[in-house]
Amino acid sequence: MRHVWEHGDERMDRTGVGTRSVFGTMLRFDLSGGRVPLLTTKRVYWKAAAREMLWFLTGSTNIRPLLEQGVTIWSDWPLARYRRETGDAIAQEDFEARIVAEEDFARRWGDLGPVYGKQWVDWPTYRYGPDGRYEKGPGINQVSQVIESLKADPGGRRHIIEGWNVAELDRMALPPCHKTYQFHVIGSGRDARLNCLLYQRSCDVALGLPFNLFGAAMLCRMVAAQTSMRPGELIWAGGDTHLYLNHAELVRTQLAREPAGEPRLALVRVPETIFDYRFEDFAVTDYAPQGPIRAPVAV
Ligand code: THF
Repeated sequence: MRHVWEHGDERMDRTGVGTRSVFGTMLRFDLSGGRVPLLTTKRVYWKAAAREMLWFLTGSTNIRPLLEQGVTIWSDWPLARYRRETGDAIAQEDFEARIVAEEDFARRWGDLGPVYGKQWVDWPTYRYGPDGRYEKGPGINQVSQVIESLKADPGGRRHIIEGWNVAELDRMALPPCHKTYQFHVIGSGRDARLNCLLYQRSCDVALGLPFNLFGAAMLCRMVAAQTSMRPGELIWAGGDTHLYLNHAELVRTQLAREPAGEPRLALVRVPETIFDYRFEDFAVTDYAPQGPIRAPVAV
């Protein structure tokens, strides 16, 4: 955060807010012993990040299941579209309440398009059918495939979950930021450790990054558990790594604080498949962060 704030290139961005940006960054975290990258210099709502990661795995791209669990981090984009297309200046709380209460309204206005969940577990395919016509084929579950490929070929270099479906970007409310997850195994047998590298093309350091790191650690832990490996290292690589100019107060406050403590993440159960995890299966301990710091999200 300090590096981006002090050395970032100041520029205008898509949202019109403006950022300071560094291109090409890397962070490495040891996930052994339950260690988890969870910031202590502000309170991170890891429960929202956990529910978001589990929502991706369900394949859902509608904000309704998130709102039913009280998670509002994805509301801004559907809300902006609703206001733009209807001219109705509805309040965010009222919009969210309608998504939860009305199924038709949720279907019409709550969907983000074919974002993460869709691409992860149901990447679309096309083929020539028996009559020679080009048609939709069966979807690909990349998450299942990665788990199978890790078991069958741990030394492989193709263990990838990809969100960047070029053909569908224009239908997404937002093209994926944390777009590529690659897994890598070191050692073998009982000593096998699973590493995960996340490449994120665009990173909101103040708001998104704490969520994305926790989510990636969770995914790595679930994949490790499902393949009977120990968690290794999480490597995070950023493309455009930025701080929004209207986050100056958060940056000042957070940089004045000292990191303290070593939170741990426990997975209390190994379910049948990676799609059977429930929120209750995750426990964070030793987390005594400093206070939350509010900041506006750029839409
Ligand atoms: N767009 C921008 N500008 N920043 C992002 O972080 C971001 N995301 C997702 C998609 N587009 C993005 C949405 N994820 C918060 C956290 C994650 C988000 C969006 C918003 C947020 O406002 N967090 C606050 C409040 C948390 C809460 O209310 O529970 C925080 O203090 O952490 C990054 O993937």
